Amino acid sequence: MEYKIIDFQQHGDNRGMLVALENSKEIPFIIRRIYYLYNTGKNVRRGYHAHRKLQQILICVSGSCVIHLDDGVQTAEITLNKPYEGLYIANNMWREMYSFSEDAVLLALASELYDESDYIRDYQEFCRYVQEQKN
Ligand code: T46
Repeated sequence: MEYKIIDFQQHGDNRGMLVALENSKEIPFIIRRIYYLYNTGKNVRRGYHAHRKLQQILICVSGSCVIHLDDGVQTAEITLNKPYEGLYIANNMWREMYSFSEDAVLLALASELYDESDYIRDYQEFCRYVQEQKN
């Protein structure tokens, strides 16, 4: 499956901690957009889509949440709970996000501007699409 956990370098001293992220260094694409999710309800599950082109890095900068990934063949559940850890997600990957803690802030670094036509929001369509890509 095309995802990976990236451990970012932490710059810490007696004042606290800092993580710095730069294009083409820690982030394997040019960042064209940043957004973040917060105040997500306790029992909410969101996402339910894949992207044709978009690559992303998700960082739970506060609290915790779980990311469900599905590439049409395999699935994975990844808990994000460290502000120095990023989850890289390639394109063509179905994702759902759940188990948000009350204080969760999920930051997303995205390779593309917002484009609704890049979304596949139907799971059966996603399975057909990834199969077509392989043929
Ligand atoms: C993803 C997961 C992790 C915008 O207007 N601009 C934006 O850049 C985004 C991301 C969303 N929106 C609007 C579109 C919807 O009316 O914000 C509303 C909520 O978006 P959505 O339902 O897509 O949110 P999630 O949590 O299901 O998914 C989001 C991202 O869309 C998606 O790319 O990978 O977070």
